[in-house]
Amino acid sequence: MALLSYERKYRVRGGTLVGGDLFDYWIGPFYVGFFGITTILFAGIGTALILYGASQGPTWNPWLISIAPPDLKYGLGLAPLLHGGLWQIITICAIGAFCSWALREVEICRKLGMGYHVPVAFGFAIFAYVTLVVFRPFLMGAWHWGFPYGIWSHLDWVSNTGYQYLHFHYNPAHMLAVSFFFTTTFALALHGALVLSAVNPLPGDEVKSPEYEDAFFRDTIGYSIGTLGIHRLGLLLALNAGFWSAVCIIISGPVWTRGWPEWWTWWLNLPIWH
Ligand code: UQ2
Repeated sequence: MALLSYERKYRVRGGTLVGGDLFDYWIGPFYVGFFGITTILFAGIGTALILYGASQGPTWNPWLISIAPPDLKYGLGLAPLLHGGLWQIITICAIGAFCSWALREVEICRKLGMGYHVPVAFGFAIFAYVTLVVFRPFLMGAWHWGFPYGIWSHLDWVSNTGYQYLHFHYNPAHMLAVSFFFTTTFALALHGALVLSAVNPLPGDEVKSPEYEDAFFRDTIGYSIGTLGIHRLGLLLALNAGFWSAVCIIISGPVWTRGWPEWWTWWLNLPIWH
């Protein structure tokens, strides 16, 4: 309970979006709130439906359990429970749980008088997921095009979808997304290493201040982005990784139906070559 008494100062009333004081309480270390309740309900129902679907399937091997989206013939309609209907309800539960979680984060931000950066960032992840299972299937006219909920099966889906466009690495938005993912890990490696190098000196040495961190990068590359700047850069890079991932899949099908290598013929067809 020592941690809880330390945290008492931060356990302030108010900031709720829905329900006033009704759900404004904690269970142990966890803030509940209206959206804590809806998160638990959506996640609980969704998980139970996955387990039910698994019980009706051929295996209990956790790697191989899979809940598949409906057949193409069901279009954008409802499918029978064991023929994609479960997938449809589980998708609704997942979106409900993710959005509830984001709104619970918003309530906690408001309580603490903080900015909304964390829920906004999480919103990009939700956007990427919804693009895969709602926006793209909707634009292509069938829920069938969503990905199956299984560890192995979703990997097969990614591979098959990539080969459907011959070579997904030629997708320009995919190139951007991958570059942002790599740059994000590069920035976090630099930042994590730099901070640890400053605050974990050799035994007997003093912890170094941010001026040392600036000096290190000025000595190395002539430029330091600064202690606030590196976090702005990190957030920008990570949000772009998620955003361009969503773009690269939404344009595959709804915008471009042929192989991605062929898309680059616009370059060969430039009038300057003729
Ligand atoms: C920095 C700084 C930090 C950092 C890092 C840098 C004191 C503790 C990592 C260095 C980062 C730079 C120069 C930007 C690199 C650019 C890309 C696109 C990866 O200056 O300020 O604060 O953690």
